Amino acid sequence: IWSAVPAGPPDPILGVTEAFKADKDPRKINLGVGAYRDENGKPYVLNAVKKAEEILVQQNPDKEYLPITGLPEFTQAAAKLAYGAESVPLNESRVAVTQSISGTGALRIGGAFLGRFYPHTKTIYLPVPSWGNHTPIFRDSGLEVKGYRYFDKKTVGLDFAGLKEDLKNMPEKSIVLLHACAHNPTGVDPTPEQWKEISDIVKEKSLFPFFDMAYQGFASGSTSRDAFAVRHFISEGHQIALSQSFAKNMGLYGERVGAFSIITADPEERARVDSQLKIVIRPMYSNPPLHGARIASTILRNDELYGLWESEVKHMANRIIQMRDRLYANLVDLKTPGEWSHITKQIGMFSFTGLTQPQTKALAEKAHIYMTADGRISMAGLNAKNIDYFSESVSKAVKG
Ligand code: PLP
Ligand code: TYF
Repeated sequence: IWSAVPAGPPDPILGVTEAFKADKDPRKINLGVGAYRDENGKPYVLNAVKKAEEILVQQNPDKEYLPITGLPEFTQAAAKLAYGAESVPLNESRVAVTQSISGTGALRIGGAFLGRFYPHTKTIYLPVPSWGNHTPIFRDSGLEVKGYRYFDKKTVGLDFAGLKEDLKNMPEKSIVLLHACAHNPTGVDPTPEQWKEISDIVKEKSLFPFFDMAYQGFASGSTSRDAFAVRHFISEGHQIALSQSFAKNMGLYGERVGAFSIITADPEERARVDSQLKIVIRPMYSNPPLHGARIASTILRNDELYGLWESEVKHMANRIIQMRDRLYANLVDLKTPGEWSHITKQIGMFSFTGLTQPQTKALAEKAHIYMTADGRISMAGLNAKNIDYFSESVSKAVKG
């Protein structure tokens, strides 16, 4: 029956982990997938998560199905985290929100909802480059995917002139995907001033902004600072869609905790949108998983755990920032040809190093260092024990 099914290519990011696992060298380093590692290179379960789980064991809750749109305490707390306690649409009950299978599921629900109901177009514009899964998610949701300029290879920074020109040249009312903070894969974010200009163009052209917020808190260590773009757009009156993930900022990767929300005009419209979100979700997976949402909700609604969580997010963000400083200083000390200041300027989980494909290949083959072919490294894979070896290997690879 399946003789005509062609073999597909592996996921380019998760494929890096496979290559890493097969390597037996003790010096090997995996900088492929964006998952946090502690000072010892180990996966990290947050203490706030462990304490929330202890509370849940005490409460001994049942395992009944959740409603289609998830745990209400969780979705309300997630929306408050993104939009802020003072958010006008939130306080006017104009935000339709549903729990989702992490950020990926939120994007997929959003894509399907827009594909079905957005009245003006079926095209979504993504930054070039963007997270590799964005294109298949939106294509499989029934949207057509196009790109807008974002990254400038020459400066290893934002192509702000190109970005503005492309936004201005889009058909009016186009859907545009924006990374709320800690752009993946580049680590390059607009400044607050640049976000204000982007918001103005989005308004002029009546574009529909769909924010992907997979790293709230992870970029700067502050959840409110990282929500700047989302909250600025809201204060400017934009009706946005938003995908949230708790994979990175709570370290809940495999628990699949996320939320999708959309700002509507009034509570009556919100109720209609809510009813259609349910109709989008029901045939996909009926209702979402319980445990991760209970953990996140317990943390977000308990002052003590919230404080602990904030300090742990800050710790993770700061450790990554320290690694950026160390890597930059090492590359300069080693007189590595080229300009490396982008490493400390970039934000969040990743650095787009500017290493070429032959260099990344040489690093894998000769130094047992694994990263994606585009030269992206997950900064969290670096620590005090491997940073010097990594810096020396990069320096050698660049010198050729
Ligand atoms: N969006 C971006 C930009 C990401 O980097 C990721 C991956 O972490 C996601 C969304 C969704 O990830 P998850 O489905 O694990 O929440
Ligand atoms: O970009 C990354 O590394 C993260 C993790 O199919 C990830 O976003 C990578 C690939 C994938 C799902 C998550």
